[in-house]
Amino acid sequence: MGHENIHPVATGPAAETVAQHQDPQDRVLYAGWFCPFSQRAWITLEEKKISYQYKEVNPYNKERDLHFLDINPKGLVPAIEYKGRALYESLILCEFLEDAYPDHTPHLLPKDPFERAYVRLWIDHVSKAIIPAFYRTVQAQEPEKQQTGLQEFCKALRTISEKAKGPYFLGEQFSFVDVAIAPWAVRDYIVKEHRGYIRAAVGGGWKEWAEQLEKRESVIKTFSLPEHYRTFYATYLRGEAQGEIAKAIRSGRGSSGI
Ligand SMILES: N[C@@H](CCC(=O)N[C@@H](CS)C(=O)NCC(=O)O)C(=O)O
Repeated sequence: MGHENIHPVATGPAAETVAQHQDPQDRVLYAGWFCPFSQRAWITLEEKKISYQYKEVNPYNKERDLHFLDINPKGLVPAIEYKGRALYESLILCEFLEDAYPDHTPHLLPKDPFERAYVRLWIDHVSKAIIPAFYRTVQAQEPEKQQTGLQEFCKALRTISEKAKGPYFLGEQFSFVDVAIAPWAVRDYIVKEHRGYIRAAVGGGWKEWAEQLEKRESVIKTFSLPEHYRTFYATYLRGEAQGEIAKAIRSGRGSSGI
């Protein structure tokens, strides 16, 4: 049992954003409303007010969408078609949008080389520590494994939160560190409802940072109604999800970065 029957389109605030981005454009975002990686690229487009066309893809039904496999042979969302050429991998897309639209503010990567590397360093922590722990916690079936996962997840969140200056990671400047982590901040109620996670118990100022992230307009505009994520994550919570990430986590891979 996989995700073949997930809700077909975005709902709530994200549905309004999708409706505003249907006209053909030179930039097409191929995304899944449910997908946190897609949300990163989508937040970046919204932050920088870059015009784009939104196309919903269910990546779990690959055989039905051959055009999408031309765009991303890995069959994963998000992907961007840019003047007929294609790119994929959420963090690469975010940096590409920053580079391709240098006049569009806000700048999500600082100019200073040290600061740029510092942003990438903490994005790496999100990829290698926070995200694998999120999926391990959600997918674990035995109570002890759920507990170990939850402890890892909270520890990884605390480590990065202790470095966050507030209100955002770098201070007043919203950056790619915020973009990289925000989709999991707004999905953490799944871990709360099913695995006993409490935001305030993480420490390090995570609760305050997460609250800033979920209030950010670009984050709100790219998020669907909470009940639809509950349905989407139900297969993960039962340990039955069949996506690439779910399989990597189950087989013990996935700790080198997702
Ligand atoms: N490393 C990729 C991960 C993207 C990803 O795993 N997307 C999921 C949806 S959230 C997907 O397309 N899954 C389809 C599959 O696993 O077959 C990125 O950062 O863009």
